[in-house]
Amino acid sequence: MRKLFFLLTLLIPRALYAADGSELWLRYKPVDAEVAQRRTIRLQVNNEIAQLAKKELDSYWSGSPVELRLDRSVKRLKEGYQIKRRGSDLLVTAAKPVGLLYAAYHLLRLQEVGADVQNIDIEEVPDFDIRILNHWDNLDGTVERGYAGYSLWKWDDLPKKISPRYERYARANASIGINATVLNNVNASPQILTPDYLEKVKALADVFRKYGIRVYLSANFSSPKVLGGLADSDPLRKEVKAWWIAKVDEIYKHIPDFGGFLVKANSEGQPGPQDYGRTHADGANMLADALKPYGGTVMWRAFVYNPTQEDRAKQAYQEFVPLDGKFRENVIIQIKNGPIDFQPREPFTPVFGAMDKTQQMVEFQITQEYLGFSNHLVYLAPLFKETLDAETFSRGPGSTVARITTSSAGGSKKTAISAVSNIGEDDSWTGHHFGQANWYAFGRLAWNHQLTSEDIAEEWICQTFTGATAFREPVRQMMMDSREAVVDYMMPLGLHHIFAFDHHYGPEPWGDMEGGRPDWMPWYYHNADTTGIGFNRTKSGSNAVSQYKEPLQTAYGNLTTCPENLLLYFHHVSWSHTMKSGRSLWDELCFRYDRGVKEVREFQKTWDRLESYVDQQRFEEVQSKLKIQTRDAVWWKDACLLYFQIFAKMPIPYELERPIHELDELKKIKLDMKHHN
Ligand code: BDP
Repeated sequence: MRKLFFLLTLLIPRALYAADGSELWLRYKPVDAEVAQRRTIRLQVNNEIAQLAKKELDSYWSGSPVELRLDRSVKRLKEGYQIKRRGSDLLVTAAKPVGLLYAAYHLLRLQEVGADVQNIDIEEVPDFDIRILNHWDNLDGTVERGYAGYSLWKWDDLPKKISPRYERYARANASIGINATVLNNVNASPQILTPDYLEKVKALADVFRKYGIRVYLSANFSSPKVLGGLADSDPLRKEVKAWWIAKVDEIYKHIPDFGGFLVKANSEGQPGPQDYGRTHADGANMLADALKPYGGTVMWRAFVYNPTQEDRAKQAYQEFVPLDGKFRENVIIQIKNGPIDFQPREPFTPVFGAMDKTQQMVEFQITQEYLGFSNHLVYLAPLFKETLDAETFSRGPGSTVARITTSSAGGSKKTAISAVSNIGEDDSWTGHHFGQANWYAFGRLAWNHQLTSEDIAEEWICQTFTGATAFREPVRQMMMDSREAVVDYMMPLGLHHIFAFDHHYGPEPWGDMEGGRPDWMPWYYHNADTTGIGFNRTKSGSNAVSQYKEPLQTAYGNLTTCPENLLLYFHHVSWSHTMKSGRSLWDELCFRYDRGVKEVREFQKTWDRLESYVDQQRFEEVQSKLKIQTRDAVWWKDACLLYFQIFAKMPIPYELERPIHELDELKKIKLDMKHHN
């Protein structure tokens, strides 16, 4: 029967396999009756999540018989599992029902990538306890920095109407080990905490629970004032504390396994404890106290900066490090990977490793706000790993960001990792088919940060497209090259934040706005002038280098030892400075921009050659996005080089492609972002 099916598939023209990407990496084929009979899936426990594990294997697992066993005494497994061969069977053991579900997806993944499970003997324990997506979804259905259509959450239809998409979302997350989600934007509307909305949130939590996913909410710090009618939201005021205690109580009545709050406070105009002369710790602790009886967690963001004279890169450290040791044990400080924002490349944020007595977690951005939206193919695992593997030297060698955030500090019982989602209601979920790989990679790294970017890409390709070597290898290579390519054509050598104002899509190194905040203006970051370019963060400049531990401080602070890929982040460098290549800085900049463009042209060739391996729709959609990416890369290159040339006053090396745009023309481009969302 299977053979026949296989033969038939060879005869069916490829176009008939309409695939729109909606299945993500979950393209398992149902097993036929004959196989199902041959291999039983045994499970003794009567638990909803465990039953789901059995159901997934019953439907899709074509290997040997499996016994699913729950052994709550093997606590070291946490949400993980063991899979072992026992005679002709596979024996799966987990301490928690969700561990069985994760094991089921592990087996299915092995099946899809064609791995041999004959002698399987594995034990998997997740690196982080809370593996959480942050949705920046607004209650009106829009998504801040979302490029895959409107929000998945249909607030107007909830709680009565439950979209089938909710369960598919939960399943996709569970298949990669994600166990938590923040439903709403960090720029939070207080409305989310009203009784009406809590009913809606409960409806979602009820769907997600059977996939082991807990719901969290972004809380607006002014909620007591706005919703409760209190005079203010001062965290030290009795009435304010009482309001939160009652609110938390109400939430847990609806959602007994509610995870907790994510809070953006005193940042970019959001309210917070500083409005009342209180500290971040005062604010976070008040919420933590309210959540504590229920085991809830506060994720308090360190993304704070004000339009002062101080270098923006230094501000999170300045505000948070003095508060080390002052946070409750159920507070985790959520820190963006870079000190500025989610740029194509930044050093890691020095707050990591500078607060020994405080639990810390990373916030990554999967949605490509600063990386070409859902138009550019950029595989983010290398970017995520660059931060996780970054050596902070805070507790001697080996104190990587991963090590710091996977260890508990300040009495915390939970470790966590988060990322801002790129998911919307588009059929493909993520707008670009390759955007799915970034969701996938985040989940896999949150489970095991030591997986390599290559291996994750391979797994994803095999499951999402095909495992054929002739397809898998070039696509993996393209993915692996894509992050450096985007750095090259947008912001090489440590340049950062030279995006067009507000929408962050195209280049605007000339960007300026009368009366606008300097720390939102590109010139603030690139500082190009006739002497050179770059942000001086050394001792003679803002001295942001001093926030890094030795030997990093010296390495970054010294022009000759600073890694070239961060050079203009830490130094203002003369145009004629000799780079490692022997070229002048100006020439090197030109070469990097040019190299970025060339890379993307290679991606086009790679993809076009692989047409016969991909279904028509996804082939064409990716092909068309690669065209946009190439045009954008040329746009970036021309805009930046023509603009910086005004200061450098040197020719673009003659062996390189010449600009095809006029600078004045490029300056006139104004994007209507409605078409880009
Ligand atoms: C910036 C985004 C803005 C977010 C902010 C944040 O442009 O939309 O609200 O980060 O993370 O990068 O709070």
